[in-house]
This record gives sequence, structure tokens and C-alpha cells, in this order.
Amino acid sequence: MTKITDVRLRRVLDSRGNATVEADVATESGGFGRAKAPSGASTGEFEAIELPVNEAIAAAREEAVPRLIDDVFAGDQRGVDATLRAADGTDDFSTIGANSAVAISMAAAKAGADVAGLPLFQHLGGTFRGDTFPVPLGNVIGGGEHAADATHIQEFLAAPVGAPSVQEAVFANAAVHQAAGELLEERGVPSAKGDEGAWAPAIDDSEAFEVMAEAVERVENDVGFEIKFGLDMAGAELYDSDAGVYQYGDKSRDTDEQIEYVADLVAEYDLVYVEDPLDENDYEAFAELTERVGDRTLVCGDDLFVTNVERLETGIEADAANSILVKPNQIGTLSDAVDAVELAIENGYDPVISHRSGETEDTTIAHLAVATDAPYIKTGTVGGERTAKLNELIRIEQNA
Ligand code: 2PG
Ligand code: MG
Repeated sequence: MTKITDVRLRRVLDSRGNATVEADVATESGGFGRAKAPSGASTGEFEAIELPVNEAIAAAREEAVPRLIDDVFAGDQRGVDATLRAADGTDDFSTIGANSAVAISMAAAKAGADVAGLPLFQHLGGTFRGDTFPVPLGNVIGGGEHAADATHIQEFLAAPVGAPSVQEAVFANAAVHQAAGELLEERGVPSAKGDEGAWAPAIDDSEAFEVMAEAVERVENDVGFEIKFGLDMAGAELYDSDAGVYQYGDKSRDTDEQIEYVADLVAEYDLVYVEDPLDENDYEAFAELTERVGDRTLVCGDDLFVTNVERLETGIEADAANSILVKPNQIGTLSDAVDAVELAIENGYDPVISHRSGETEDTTIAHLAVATDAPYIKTGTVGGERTAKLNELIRIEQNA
């Protein structure tokens, strides 16, 4: 193993045109890794803290970089991440910013892989990992915090569960996206795209369900393998905590009605995946829904768990869900993200490795999904910052 000799941080663009942190990590033997932090819009209340980029860079240069240089081995990911935590000194990375932390953590992993002469997924996963491939969940129609004047439900996600390969799955999702675009056009609904490249039409959720079901059926008939779909409801964004109701424009549902509504949707559309169907503070309501539909669909906690093992432990205790969304920047380091994946798997929860709505061309999460044998990855359908990950998965599958 070789020591880290240099860490450079800079401000670069993300897919929304906002600034984000890019980190370069170099080692004494000439190893090199570069990574960029993503950024959320529908962020969970309990996520690690993303600082303004200039502030995050300045704080990380002062607190973290000196501790990493000439002291920590690039291949020792746990050591790198423990150093970042010690340098920060808080639980939520509010000193150096989770954006600086995650960029450095991922860049160090890439430098470690470079030194070892291994692809990143193999460096992270080891010899006995990385032989299964995740099903990509593809965002096809969406609104919520990701697009103005579109659906209330944040994401309608194609799930090509019967695809024989990642490549077939990725193309199936793109075909569903295309078919949905055509169907919207046939209905005379003009549609721009939201932050993640999903169609963002000004239609109500019930019409989006119709379009989605039809688009999936068309492509399913075409490709000859099973395609289902699912949702990210981003329940915390719909929830009005003062009134205690989920607000869909003029219509509101109390918690019992929300549970009923989601259970009905699962039955009617045979949904295989429902993310954040309820508010991020309501483990109990999550548990009630999971009790009702958990044998048929994944009930996934994103804002509920925020990739945090303590919150996941609470959820496991409460039988709140059967799946967790894993976003490294929600918790700040790759080690923390892997801990969440491992705790999930030990307890029968399916981990879903995920992008953010604000992304870059960084491909780390594609490798993380393969390295951890995660059954699913959520990383969009079209658009350069999304296809960066999808095309990387195809390459990994082909050993390219
Ligand atoms: C989500 C994500 C990604 P954001 O809610 O799951 O789709 O959105 O990055 O805006 O939190
Ligand atoms: Mg979500």
C-alpha cells in the first residue's frame, strides 16, 4: 500500500448548473483518483450536511487534507474514512461538509484501486464479490421537488426485473422513457424534462400511472422479458406536519388514507418498488404499510434512513421497511455507505444504491452497486450524468 501524498479540491459544475466539490487524490507510487460529490433537492431532514462549496473546500483543506497527507494509505478505505470523521469531529460532517468528505472518500477509493491495478468495484468488493448485477430503476416520469408544475409523486420508475443482462435492462428503461414520451405526445401533453431527465408533464398522478403502465406494457411486449414499475413518492415532501396530512395539490390524505392509497396502488399496478411512501419521521406508518404490502413489493426508506446505520437499526427494530436507499453523500463516506448496505443485507433488507437529482459524470455508484452485490441501482434513464453510470455498468458487465 502506498501513502496519500496529495489531495486537491476544486469547485466544478453539477448537472443543475450548481457548484460541487471535486477531489483529486494522489499517492506516492503515482496512483491517482478523482471524484465529485452529487447533491440532492428532496433532501432528508437527517442527512449529513452539505456546506456551500467554497466553505466546504476551505474547511476540508484546513482540517482534513493535512491529516491525510503522508499519513494514510490510499488502499485503506476504512483508514481514509476514519481520518475524515476524526478531522471533522461531528456526526453529520458539518465542519468540512459531507460534499467535501464524500468527494475525498470516493477519490481515495479510486486512487486505491489505481494503485492495486484493479477496477474500482473489485477493489471495493474483493475477490468474492461483484458477480451479480443490479437491476437499474429508471426514472421515466416525475415531478415533486425535481420539476415545477408536474406530478406530485416525485418519480415513476421502470424496473426491468426480467432482463437477462444489465445492458438489456438499461436499454429497456430507455425504451420505456421513449414510449412514455410518445404517449404524452399522443395525448397532446407537452413535456419538458425534470432534473433527472424524466418527463415532467403537467398531468395529475393518475394520468401518469396510465401513461407509465402503457409504456411499460409496450416495451415489455417488444423485448419479451418482464418489466414492472415502482415509485419514489418522496413522502416527506408531500407531508404537511402542521396539518398532519399528505398534500397532493388541493387534495389531502391523512396518514391512514395515505397507507390505504399506497396499498391500493401496489395492488392495482403491481408495483415492485415504493420509496418513501410516508414521512421521514413516521416509522410506525411505514411499518403498517410494510405489514400490508411488504410481501409483494419493496418498501424502501430513503429520507427515512438517510444511509445511516442508527436510523436503519431503528427501522429494523420497528419492521418499518424491507429496503434501504443508499446514497454515499447522505452519510459522507464510502465506509459508512457500505456499513449500511451490510446491515441491510444481514437483516433481509434489499439495498438500492442511488444517485442524487444533482449529479456529475462520476461513476462511483455503479462500482459500489456491483461491489456490494446490491440487487438494485437507481441512477436515471437518460442524460449524460445518468448514462455515465449506466454505461459504466455495461462496461463492468462486459469486463471492459
Ligand atoms: C431521491 C433522490 C434521487 P434527491 O429522492 O431519491 O432520485 O432525489 O437527490 O433530490 O434527494
Ligand atoms: Mg427518494
